[in-house]
Amino acid sequence: MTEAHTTIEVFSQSAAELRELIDRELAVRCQLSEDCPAGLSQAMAYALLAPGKRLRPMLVLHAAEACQGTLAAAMPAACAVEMVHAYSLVHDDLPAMDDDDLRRGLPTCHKKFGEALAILAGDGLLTQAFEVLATQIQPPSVAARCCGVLARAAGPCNMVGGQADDMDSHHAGGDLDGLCAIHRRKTGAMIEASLELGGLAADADDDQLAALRNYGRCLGLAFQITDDLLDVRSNAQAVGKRTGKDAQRGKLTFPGLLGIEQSDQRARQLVAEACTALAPFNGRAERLEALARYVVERNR
Ligand code: GRG
Repeated sequence: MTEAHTTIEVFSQSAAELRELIDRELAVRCQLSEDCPAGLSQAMAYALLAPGKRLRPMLVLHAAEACQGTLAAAMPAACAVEMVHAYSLVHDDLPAMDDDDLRRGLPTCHKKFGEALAILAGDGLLTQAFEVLATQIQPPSVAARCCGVLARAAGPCNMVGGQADDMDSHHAGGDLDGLCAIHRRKTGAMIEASLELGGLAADADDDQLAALRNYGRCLGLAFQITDDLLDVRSNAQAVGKRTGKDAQRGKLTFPGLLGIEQSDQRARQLVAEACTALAPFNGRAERLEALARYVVERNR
């Protein structure tokens, strides 16, 4: 067995239990009152509970753990971040955006429920996330900070803005700084926010929050480079979504700009930088280190 396989196996075993716990907590928060139309509630649950990796909730929980907080206190933030992520995937898959049929190994939300309900399911997940944060994070002053952090990361200057720029990226001049700037907002901001939310739920101090954000910034970029590499190297069955689409659409990507070998090296270098940023936790952030290694060695 190669070193890479060993890392993935060890990580996968320890992550599986946590993923099950996260899935149970997500399912509880999907049980809406009967004022929510049944079809809408089904479409939201379909998108949210589909078998994703739960990377962002894991980051929230492991960040809280590194700051000596409890899983219970951080769980609402873990669920909220996954709700916003699930909404972004539903909207990204729509015909007006990436127009995809397959997500997480299943038909996309609009293929299963129709476009109109998929748009509303995304809207429902986005707003539900903020209700969860506002009502389930304690004390209310921390809940308010969490709402601000998640709103900024998901909003027009970050995820939504990065998506808008990415849709136009084939017009950009093939510049590495420009590509990094798009992905720092489109995917990186939500990853960084996941770390910050975990820290906030654990009452982290400013130095701990800064260390978590640094780790998140490096990890976010490493995650996106790996996502681009998977699009080139893997197949739809393995990753649960269509592959090869970036090249087809003439999209600006890391392998397109740097080549496969250098992209791979850059992702590994960023993981090393991410792990160095965890030094102030004196060994209490081992799971965040393992997760960073998994991010570049994953095959889906
Ligand atoms: C439509 C408002 C709006 C935003 C879309 C994040 C995003 C912005 C779109 C997702 C498109 C995409 C495939 C981006 C590449 C990186 C990424 C976010 C991959 C999906 O995240 P994973 O791999 O997915 O964590 P799972 O399914 O495991 O949760």
